[in-house]
Amino acid sequence: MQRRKFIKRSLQGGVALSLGATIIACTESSKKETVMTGTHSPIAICTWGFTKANEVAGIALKNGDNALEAAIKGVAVEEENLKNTTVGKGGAPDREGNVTLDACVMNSNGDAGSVVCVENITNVAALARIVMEKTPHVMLAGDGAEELAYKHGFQKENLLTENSEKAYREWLKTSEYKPIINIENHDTIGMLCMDHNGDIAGACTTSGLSYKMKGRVGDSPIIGSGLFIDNEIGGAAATGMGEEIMKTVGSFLIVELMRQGKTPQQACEEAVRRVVDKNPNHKNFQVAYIAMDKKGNTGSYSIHPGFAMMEYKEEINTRKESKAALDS
Ligand code: SD4
Repeated sequence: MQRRKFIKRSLQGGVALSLGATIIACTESSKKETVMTGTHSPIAICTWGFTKANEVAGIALKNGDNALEAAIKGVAVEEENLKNTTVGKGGAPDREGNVTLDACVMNSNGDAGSVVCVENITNVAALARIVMEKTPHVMLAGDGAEELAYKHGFQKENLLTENSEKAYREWLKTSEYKPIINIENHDTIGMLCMDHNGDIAGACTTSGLSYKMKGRVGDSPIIGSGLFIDNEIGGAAATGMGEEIMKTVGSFLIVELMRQGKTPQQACEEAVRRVVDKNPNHKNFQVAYIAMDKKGNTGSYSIHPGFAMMEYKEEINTRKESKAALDS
């Protein structure tokens, strides 16, 4: 009996020591108790200069959200940003004038959820989480995804803002379809988060290419292309010309390269190199990656200069300019 008590006490002591400060936070609104048991300093990274989105994710992690919750909160900032014409509400429409969104999420257990070609719903990354957690499937498209959203309390919204409609009407005058992204002006947000427990999860959300063909789906909601997480190794996310990212299964490739021992930076460079080597046309489009490994090392790389990654580390949110294959 005595011995058992001793072991129990020692274990408790050991756990308390190894965990450092165990913080118990209780949010009034959700009445949900969040127990932060880990000692890892949280990290959030995202594509492009989305300062606020990355900060929101970083602070959520700091306050005890798990990696998935934080990533979804972070990308929601851009989904709701009407000025961002490549994500969520305010996104540019397809050639018929309909805004259709793509998104996916992946958690640290390796579960994944994805929605493609969804109309009328702003927070599609949160919807992808519903697919992951509440259905037996990984991916839902169009009306099916939209119906699921309403069942779970999402609001029906008109995603075509006045400005996006104006730009679309302007585009209609020539209807010139060039599936080439302006290399300096992408806005798709891919985000990777590491929480207090050292667990990694991520989200990726977009309205895809402006004035795309009806039904076109890019890399962003495709697990392994726009996003991939293996919690034992790390994660990666992509932005840029989805067709090229999908053909090389870019995010999965990066995680596998990290598994083989490459740093996140080396892995991003190799994944971009694959696209460049295979495609003589690579000067006409952008592909960019971000990655994080299990130790919290991060990296990013792109074809064209001008890509940047936001990084929240040690409670500081920093913009990091990426190196590029075409850096002169
Ligand atoms: C797509 N990868 O649909 C997306 C586009 C993108 O910023 O990244 N835009 O192909």
